[in-house]
Amino acid sequence: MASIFSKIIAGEIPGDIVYRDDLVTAFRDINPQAPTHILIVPNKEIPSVNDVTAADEAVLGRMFLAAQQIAAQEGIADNGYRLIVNCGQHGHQEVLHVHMHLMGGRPLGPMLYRTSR
Ligand code: DGP
Repeated sequence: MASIFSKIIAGEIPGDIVYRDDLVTAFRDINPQAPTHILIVPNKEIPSVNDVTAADEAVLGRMFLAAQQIAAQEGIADNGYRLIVNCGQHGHQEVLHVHMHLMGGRPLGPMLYRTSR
């Protein structure tokens, strides 16, 4: 079954798409955690980073180039931003379709809250 992100990419369900090319699509997160919170997603459905292969190198590189371009588009490039890729249960990955979170627009604080190691 197609992932929710594949359905957004295919236009089957609505998404606020901010960028699209032959390898990746980016749209605003439905539950933003920062003034800018965008998901950059391979057009090809790869469930998680554990499933990536050498054949995916081009799409993975494109995700970073798209992040750079979208950050400039959003006006957050100079102040900086954060890119996050969650994987699996401990990584708290909720959608099984590889995606990069692009977050910015305010100081984001330390990467992880220091609870316990
Ligand atoms: P992760 O925990 O890394 O798998 O993040 C999944 C993100 O996907 C989460 O921040 C919320 C977002 N999300 C889930 N469903 C939808 C949706 O239908 N549309 C959009 N735009 N974002 C979604």
